[in-house]
Amino acid sequence: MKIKKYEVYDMKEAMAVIKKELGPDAVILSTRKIVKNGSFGLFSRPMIEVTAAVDYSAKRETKKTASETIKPVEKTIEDNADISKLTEVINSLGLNKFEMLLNDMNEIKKQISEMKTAISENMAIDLPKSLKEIYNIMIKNEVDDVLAYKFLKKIEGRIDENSTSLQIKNIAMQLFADIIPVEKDYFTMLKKKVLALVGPTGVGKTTTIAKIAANLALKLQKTVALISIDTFRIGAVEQLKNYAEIIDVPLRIASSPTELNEIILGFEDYEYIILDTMGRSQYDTAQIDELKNFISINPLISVALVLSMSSNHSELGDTFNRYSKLNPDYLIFTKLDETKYFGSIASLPILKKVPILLMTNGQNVPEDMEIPDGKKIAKTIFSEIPTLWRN
Ligand SMILES: Nc1nc2c(ncn2[C@@H]2O[C@H](COP(=O)(O)OP(=O)(O)O)[C@@H](O)[C@H]2O)c(=O)[nH]1
Ligand SMILES: [Mg+2]
Repeated sequence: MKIKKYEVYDMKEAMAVIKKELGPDAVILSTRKIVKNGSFGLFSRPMIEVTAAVDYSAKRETKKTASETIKPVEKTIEDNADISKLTEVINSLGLNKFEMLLNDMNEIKKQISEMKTAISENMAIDLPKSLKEIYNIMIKNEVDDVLAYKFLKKIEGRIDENSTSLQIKNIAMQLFADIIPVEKDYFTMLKKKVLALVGPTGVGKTTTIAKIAANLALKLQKTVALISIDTFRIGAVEQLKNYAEIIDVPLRIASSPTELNEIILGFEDYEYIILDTMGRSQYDTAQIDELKNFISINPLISVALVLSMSSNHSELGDTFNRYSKLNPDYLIFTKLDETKYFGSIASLPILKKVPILLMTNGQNVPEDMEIPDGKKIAKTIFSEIPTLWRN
């Protein structure tokens, strides 16, 4: 048995190094938040301490390939005889029950998914053959099944039986493009307003703000000011500070709603004001409530909810619902470069009746950003072979 502690910036990093060092059989025993001082103690960045364990008694040969950047902070505990003791501890903590619960949950999830597939297949049964084929393509590209069915049912009457299947598909694609709500003219829409980007941690809010600001200030010669809401005083504003310096736009930090309002008033000469927000986790409802206090302080603030296409697409609706308290005016989809299925980019805006403001498809600032085009989105969704997003 080997137990190690790691200090990392996020769980992704933790998983990578644990897998590398302890092998694929390692399990995470605990995680806790810690704050470490950076160089010269000037900046602090929140980190997590992850404790992981692996049982080597069966596989002693796992290679030790210690990463240079993350050093184990505690001595390795090697103890082959003590597995039964550990099992005892796990049982006393009720962790075995937790595992049983997880198994039950996974089983329920599987059954729901099977039921959904069955319903979804039956749903398309009354569509004519040509539309059923289109239905299957849309589902393959992860368009919401009820939406796809209702849409095709609605256009059924407009399909000429004598058309070829390609013609039918093209008509369906055009009609679908028309119902995707997009905000084509976002530069004009946001002039003399404040655009606040909200959404789960890591979706790309700060990077997207840098892209927008750079496009406005450097390409279009507009005056832009940035504000960051530091709700939790975690001081993680360096990233935006760096961008603000490079783009040469002012940045102010607001730590209370009244301070935010004062900063907005102070920036009244600027054509565009963009607001960055940050938080601990999307599941933290207190954080969303606190954000609401900030956002409702000034009627000029419009809200764009940022959703990442690299996350589990079936959870995007839940994320939207969690943030619906903030009444998002727009949606921004990020990380298009990390998926091949773009159905959610259409389903969510159509079902929630919220237009897409922007899409981003890479880490390069400012170029990896594009203004949404319903036709282009529909084309990807009607593509028989899901492929990467094309610029
Ligand atoms: N592949 C990809 N990565 C992105 C994109 N937008 C942002 N990122 C990356 O996602 C990570 C988190 O971005 P960040 O802006 O800090 O997210 P925030 O927590 O929402 O502010 C960074 O590594 C970004 O470079 C994108 O469109 N594509
Ligand atoms: Mg950020």
